[in-house]
Amino acid sequence: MPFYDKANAQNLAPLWRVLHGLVPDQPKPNALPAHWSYAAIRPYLMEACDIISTEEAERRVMILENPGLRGQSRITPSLFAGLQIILPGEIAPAHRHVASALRFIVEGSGAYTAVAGEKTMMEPGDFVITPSWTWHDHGNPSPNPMVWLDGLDMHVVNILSASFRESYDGKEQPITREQGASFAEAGCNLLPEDYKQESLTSPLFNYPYRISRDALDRMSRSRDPDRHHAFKMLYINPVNGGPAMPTLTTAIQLVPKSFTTTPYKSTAGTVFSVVEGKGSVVIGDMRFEFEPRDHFVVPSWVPFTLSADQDAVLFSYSDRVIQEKLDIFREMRGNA
Ligand code: GTQ
Repeated sequence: MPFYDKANAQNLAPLWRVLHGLVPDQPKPNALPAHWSYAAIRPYLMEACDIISTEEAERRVMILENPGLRGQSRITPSLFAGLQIILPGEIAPAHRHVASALRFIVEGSGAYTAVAGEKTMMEPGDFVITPSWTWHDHGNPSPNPMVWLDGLDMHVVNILSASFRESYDGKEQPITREQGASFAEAGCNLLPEDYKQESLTSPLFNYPYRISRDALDRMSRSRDPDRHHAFKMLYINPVNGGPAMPTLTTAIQLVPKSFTTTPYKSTAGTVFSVVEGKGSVVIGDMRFEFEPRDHFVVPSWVPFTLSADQDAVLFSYSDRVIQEKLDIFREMRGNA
């Protein structure tokens, strides 16, 4: 038998045939730049509502699949993104999982998510966290459909074979804390004297848009824009000053009218959700126009620039915080 066949039968493979794919000269993501126009995909969210109820689906989500990674439920190799739609009167039943989730509210208002015994109402632009292993259910008592972007780290959890999940015994978990309790404890630059940090995830599980929008506005009037990001702020955990989530870096940024950012690339592939304004993004050799509620993805190590025709506000998330913890994050500011 030839060497390679004999070795193969022993579950042995030669490194020299795969080395440069395993250890490339620079990141070679299979992910492609991509853009989802909300006007184009909203009809599919509505049609999904005719096909299946939230209860039957458990979560009625249309996954934003990267065109370079079809069939894998990935927007980048490490990140999940989906648009979840919940109709008036529906409840997405309580469950919990090791994967952490973020919600970024895209359309509608007056639906809630309940996390670890506390409800929070959600408005467009709010950034809401479901920490690892916390019970969560979502409900929509409002008269309109509600849509939000789900960002999850389950692909990272899965590659580490560390995933568990559980359904709650009943549709909804009991509410044990008043609405706003977490914000009062951790969102006012105050902490209870005997506060004990229980996880690395921020105890603040709703970062309301009206607050972040106001902060961006004031920031833009009190300092010069960064050439690569204009005015960009990271969501932080007020208990330790670290990232709001231990596995996902989350940010909100304002690109003022007529501003074009200087090319930037990093090893953290990033998902963007447009809140306000119009403009365009050039990602590698592709260019997309964007407007509110659109989504786009910038893969690892692909340079991109943002241009705003009107003041643009963008939410984004990436796996940067994981890479920083592993000491492997790299960025390049400029045209290189
Ligand atoms: O809302 O709990 O998009 O568990 C994917 C998995 C949403 C959720 C998703 C989930 C959820």
